[in-house]
Amino acid sequence: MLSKIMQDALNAQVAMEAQSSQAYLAMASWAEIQPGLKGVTNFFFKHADEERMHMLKLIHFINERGGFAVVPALQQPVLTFVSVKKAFEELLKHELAVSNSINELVDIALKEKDYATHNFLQWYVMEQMEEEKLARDCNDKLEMIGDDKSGLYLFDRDIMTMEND
Ligand code: OFO
Repeated sequence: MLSKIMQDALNAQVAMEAQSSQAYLAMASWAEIQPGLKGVTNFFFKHADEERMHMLKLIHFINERGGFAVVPALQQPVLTFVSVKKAFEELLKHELAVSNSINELVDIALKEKDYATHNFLQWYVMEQMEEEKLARDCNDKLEMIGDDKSGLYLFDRDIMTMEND
């Protein structure tokens, strides 16, 4: 059985994953109307789906442990970006915030002596490591590319085969 503290903290994470999904969906929609960004567009759509999956995983866990998962209200995400680079900078910032939030959850689980939740959260710890790395790799590449259009063309092509799951 989840403690009230643990349940509230997990529900806050449900909201954060939902908001992440919404933020990446907005990036995808923006990318889709830019010329020549098919790879980037697919990447953001796929990433938005993943965040929804992270949210669903939490919802099932909370409910299966005798709690009640609360479906959150969503805020309007940022809709437009001055460049692909800016969008990916936002993505990295967002992922770092998610990692902090997961770390705090792990801390709460230990304080509550909730080892089942602690164990469950390890999947998110690993997932965040991968997502941070992916976001950093994209940012590093875009930094190198700068304003070079042919570099961006190659980035868009390469991102189709980059790990994003
Ligand atoms: Fe990319 O954040 Fe979910 O966990």
